[in-house]
Amino acid sequence: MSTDKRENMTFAERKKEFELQIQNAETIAISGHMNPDGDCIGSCLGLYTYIVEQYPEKQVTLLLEPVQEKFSFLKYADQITQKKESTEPYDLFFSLDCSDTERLHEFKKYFEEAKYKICVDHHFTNQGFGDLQFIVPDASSTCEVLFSMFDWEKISLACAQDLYMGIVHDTGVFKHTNTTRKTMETAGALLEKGIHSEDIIDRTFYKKSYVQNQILGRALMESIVLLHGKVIFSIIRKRDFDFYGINSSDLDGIIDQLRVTEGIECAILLYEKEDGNFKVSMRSNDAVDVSAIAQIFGGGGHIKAAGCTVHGQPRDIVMNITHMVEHQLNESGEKQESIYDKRNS
Ligand SMILES: [Mn+2]
Repeated sequence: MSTDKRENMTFAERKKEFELQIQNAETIAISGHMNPDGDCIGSCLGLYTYIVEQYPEKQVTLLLEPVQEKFSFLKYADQITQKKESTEPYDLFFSLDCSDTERLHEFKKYFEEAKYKICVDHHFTNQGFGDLQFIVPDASSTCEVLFSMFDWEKISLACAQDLYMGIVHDTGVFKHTNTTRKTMETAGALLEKGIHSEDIIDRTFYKKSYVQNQILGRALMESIVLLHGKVIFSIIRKRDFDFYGINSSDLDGIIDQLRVTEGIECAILLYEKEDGNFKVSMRSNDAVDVSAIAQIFGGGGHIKAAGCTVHGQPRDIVMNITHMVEHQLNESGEKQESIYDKRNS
């Protein structure tokens, strides 16, 4: 089939092709990106469940980096492997939630040698790859795209649970701006399958270990407010990591809790790395562009969430950033004043 013809295929035609390719394949691999997140895990497990429940005779391999313990309750999570059993190329290979083949990392070579390749994704940077593509930049998540490819009556409870989990994670529990009417309708349809929404959200999104809660509490307790309550910062030292036996992934959520403090425009979290440098995470609410600040220190990110690594004394780092925040706030204040003046004149 020529590329041109494929590009002209309607969604219904591509869906038919997706079903045909599964029927014709004996060996199928499903894979997602390195450091798999909730959407990546949910989409890989959801598609795996969808296929093996319909075609138990097929050899389906779930190629994914090991996932965090909190995802292990999901059906077939124990089937995740990093090994390819045979030297034969797969008949069919699914790349899920990857904006390009590099994201498949160690599994890229198996993708490239596969006889037929299907790409399912929602990243707007995805240029398109594979023999058949389902790339929907408007979709909240790869799980939302998969839902539109599946037949409703063939979605089991376990499959619904996977897809719902992925949507929850990529939308920050239906909070990010990628949450659309379609997202909510998809989630609503999945609820009808009988999933326990609260359980999935708590277990995979909000739940923390005891030490994770301890370090969160400590970071909040030791936080300091600057610039008339507009900036808040906290710091976690190398000795704290050692004392609690934690690593940087245990700090998830601290910066967000600092950010939602009333009156705060910018939250800053510093943690000391092995080499003595400081990793700086920043979050803003509306008026401050933290990516501009991060860029000055050689980092990057988005307007409301950015980070960088800085060498120096924590006090100097925080003072520097606070001055930049103050400068930005003064500038935006002047802009607002000038608009106000014009309106009055
Ligand atoms: Mn995703």
